[in-house]
Amino acid sequence: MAKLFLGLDSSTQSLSAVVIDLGTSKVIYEQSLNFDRALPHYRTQNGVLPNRDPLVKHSPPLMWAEALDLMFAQMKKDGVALGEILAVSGSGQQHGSIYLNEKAEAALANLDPQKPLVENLRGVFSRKTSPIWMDSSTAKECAEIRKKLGGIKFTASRTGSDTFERFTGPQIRKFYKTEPKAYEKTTSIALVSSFMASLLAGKNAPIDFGDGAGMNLMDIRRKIWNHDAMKATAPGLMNKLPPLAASGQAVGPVSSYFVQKFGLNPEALATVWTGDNPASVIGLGLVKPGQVAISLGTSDTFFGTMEKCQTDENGEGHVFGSPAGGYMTLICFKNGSLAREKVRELYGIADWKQFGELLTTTRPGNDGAILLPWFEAEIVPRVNQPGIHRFDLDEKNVAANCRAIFEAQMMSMRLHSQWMNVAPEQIYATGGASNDRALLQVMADVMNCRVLRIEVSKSAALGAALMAAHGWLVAAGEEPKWGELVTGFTNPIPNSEIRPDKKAAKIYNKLLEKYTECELEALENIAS
Ligand code: XUL
Repeated sequence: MAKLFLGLDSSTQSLSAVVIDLGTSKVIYEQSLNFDRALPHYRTQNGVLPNRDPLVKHSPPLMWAEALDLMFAQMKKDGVALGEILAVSGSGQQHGSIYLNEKAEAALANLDPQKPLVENLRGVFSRKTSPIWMDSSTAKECAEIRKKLGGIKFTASRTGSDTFERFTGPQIRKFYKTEPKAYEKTTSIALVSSFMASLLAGKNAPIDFGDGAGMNLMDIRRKIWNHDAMKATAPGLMNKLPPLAASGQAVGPVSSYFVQKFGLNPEALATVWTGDNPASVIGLGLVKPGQVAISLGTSDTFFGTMEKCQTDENGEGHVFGSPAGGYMTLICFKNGSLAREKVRELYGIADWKQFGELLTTTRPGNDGAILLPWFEAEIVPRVNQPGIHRFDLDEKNVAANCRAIFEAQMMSMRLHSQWMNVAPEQIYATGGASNDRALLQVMADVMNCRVLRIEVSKSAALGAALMAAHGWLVAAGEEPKWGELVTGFTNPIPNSEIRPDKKAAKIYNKLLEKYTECELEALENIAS
């Protein structure tokens, strides 16, 4: 018998849906809806409202609600067996916040299927727009909160991360400072994830330990709201935050709005949502401690899982709760494909194939040549002044520069993930550049670990569907195992394994010392 679960992902630019059948371990439906194209009347660009201040990035929360109506209508039209779906979960772009007033609770409880969601939600917002993760207008508030919490190290060890402009706490503080009356009228603050879950449940849904950790407000170890952080952020915050809960946990049956309008089963469970990165960790199959995935995209991202909470003293990496229990890390390196492309352009290299071929004409370790590829201001390590730095590297040697950039990117990842204290057994590589075997060989050698390719489309929505399945089984009194649940959905690409070369791995162990010194020297030069 089919066992259907729905996962939704409300991201910056689109809402995606994935339906899985747990009976056959197959994805049976995938759909995406682009906000700019499907909902042009909100006038967003790539999901974001234009603003004169380039640091301010807001989106309209009503757009996300309207997208949910559209997505269900589309699924119905496409013949998805909505009546057979047993549970729904989801994920949202992290950090974005929605501000609701005293009318919200009744509106959610009485969603009228004769009207669209947008009309049902008229007048429930105490702030019309939502600051999202791309917003970087809260540097002052970050400094204020960090100071009250005792500096970078303590802020990170208490909340999982140093204060960051996009994180919800600094955003709430800015709202309180600039619009105190509207802040006072706010009865509850939701994240994108908990807002969407609230619509489905027809009541205020909890925030989960994954997305809650992206707020600088949650005690990362105890998984409860942190009083000092709330006090440092804004007055009366405790009364405005929903409870915290595990993602996938049942909130209740889905609101009758979705039953009457789209034919959902009245017994289908609405569950707690999480952030897109925690959901992706599940969608990539990282459900056991010590598992690592590296996504080679516009930015490169390092995902890891750990059983015990370790935080980064330097405040560069983030720790979130993992939907599979325990913790996950997210370390984001801005100069990923962006920087690799710059090198390609710089040397007029036709395509990635040629780039890979050139790289293989050089030796692992590049005879000690180092390139620090900070074409853009870098997140890890923190670099405010873009620039590239070469050490013992001839600028004219094309092949050596091709190798140098990727070796540096991988050594930086190894160096800046050491605080996790995790020695991975294998690394899953994903993202556009993971097609390139030459690059993956460098990855395997620098990390001294085998690398397997994995390509999951819509990893966040898939992770969410798996969370729905897990939550439903728990609610049914079972004890589902994450490892068994993800099998079949998150398998690596057959024959994609690359093993580290022992000799090369030794070279990189040594070169890492030099790389570390070069990085320090470059950072000192920038600072002086
Ligand atoms: C994570 C972050 C982004 C958003 C994207 O900290 O800001 O990855 O979650 O949706």
